[in-house]
Amino acid sequence: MKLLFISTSVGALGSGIGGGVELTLHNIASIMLRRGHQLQILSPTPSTWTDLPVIQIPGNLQIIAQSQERTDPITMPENSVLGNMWEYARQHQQEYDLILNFAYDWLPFYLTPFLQCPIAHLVSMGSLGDALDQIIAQTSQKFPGTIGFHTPSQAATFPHLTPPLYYLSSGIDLSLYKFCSEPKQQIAWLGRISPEKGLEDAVAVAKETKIPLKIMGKMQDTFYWDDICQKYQNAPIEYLGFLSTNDMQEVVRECQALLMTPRWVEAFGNVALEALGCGVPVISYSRGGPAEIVQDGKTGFLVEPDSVSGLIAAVSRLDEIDRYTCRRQAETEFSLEALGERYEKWFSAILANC
Ligand code: HBI
Repeated sequence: MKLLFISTSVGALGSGIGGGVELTLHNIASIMLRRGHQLQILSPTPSTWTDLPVIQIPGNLQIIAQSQERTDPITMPENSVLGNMWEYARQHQQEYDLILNFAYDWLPFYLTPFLQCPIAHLVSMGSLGDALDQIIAQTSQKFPGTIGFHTPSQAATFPHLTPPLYYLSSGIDLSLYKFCSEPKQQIAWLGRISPEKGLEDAVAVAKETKIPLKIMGKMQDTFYWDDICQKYQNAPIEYLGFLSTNDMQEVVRECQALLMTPRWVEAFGNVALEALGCGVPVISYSRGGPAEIVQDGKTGFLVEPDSVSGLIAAVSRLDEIDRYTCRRQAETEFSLEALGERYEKWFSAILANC
């Protein structure tokens, strides 16, 4: 197939602003190329990726959807990069069999009937706003089978969807993650530094248990970060920045566990796969994607949402977990090959309906 991937509109590929979508897009693109498909990726400038075919589109970024209220109207900046990416797609659509949209924005869904080329939409977060809920529901009704989610619990946050819905889970390139059987006395936290990720709870665990917390991810909300540092002055925490996959896994693999503290329904939680790939157990609030990934008591622990004491209790039980079982779950359930298989099935089903 000749595929056009249109990236998230809130940041260039490689910036980290796109969070899990960047890793997801990279992994799907890599495995589809490996399986012999042709592919181009549209990204806002200045994409720093060099290993994949990226066409850089100029223009102003969208506001991140998490920062808006449910009833906020849709906003478009002047010279919108989202609009520019879709103008490119409209002009070049004859060159492709299928377009895959990664942007969590109203426009791509609204434009679906205006293009001749089939469009698949990967919805990358849970429900955040009424206007997007409505256009996603409408698109699922007009174009059945073209809406994909990571998990059923994520899809369940959206009202009035018309089946069939596709659940694509996620996947990682396991060759990038090195197993470690003997961790140091430290715990990891990975993700965009932003309120919906609940970092303060992981810091509270570090303060209470005195186990050093290694924090990695894009510094998205500095006010939020400063608040945490003020509130937990002498917690043993260290912020290492937004690292490359290799540098990140060098740190994570030596941790006793990854803490996941989502305040919202995390659509998936790629970081859980990255930890499991290194043999690192995942301790997560039992909500959203991570609750569908972690095998409670076997590859980590699922904790009552927002319960810091529950996280601390789980940390004390880590010696019950066999780290190799964590690695094996990543190998069997979350390999790139399995991911490619799921996307190919989805795309073929869409093309069969055209
Ligand atoms: N917000 N408006 C908007 N559009 C996106 O594509 C978007 C977003 N917020 C976050 C985001 N994408 C990704 O970081 C998550 O889907 C992972």
